[in-house]
Amino acid sequence: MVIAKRTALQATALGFSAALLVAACSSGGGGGGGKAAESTGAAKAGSGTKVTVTETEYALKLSRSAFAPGVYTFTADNKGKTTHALEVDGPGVADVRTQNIQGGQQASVTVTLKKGTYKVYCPVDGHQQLGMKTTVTVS
Ligand SMILES: [Cu+2]
Repeated sequence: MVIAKRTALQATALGFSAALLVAACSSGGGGGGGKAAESTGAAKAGSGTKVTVTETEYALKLSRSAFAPGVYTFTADNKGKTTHALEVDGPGVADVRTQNIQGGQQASVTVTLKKGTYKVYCPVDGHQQLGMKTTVTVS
């Protein structure tokens, strides 16, 4: 009984360190060879298919609804009066965002989208909850 208990404990400890290893690897930039920008999924600025994201209080609207895998440049056009920003998050793209955008200004992010579902939203506090989010399905 005592032995079985120890084994279970060890297994738990092993599982925990394995999880830590996985977490360390996935946030470590894939072997250290790549630039920081690559590990987050950001691609070369301005190089992709252009998508305009119109931002207002509190909504965002994309200029395209069909996405195939590839490189996209999302330009956030802040048509509102409040400061907004734009963030893309999904497979291979970890929290790639623009700087804060004042009303009437624009800013862009370029990302490589793979097959899957991406979240596109305004990362300014509370705006996502107010409706400034959408999903993009790449297929
Ligand atoms: Cu916002």
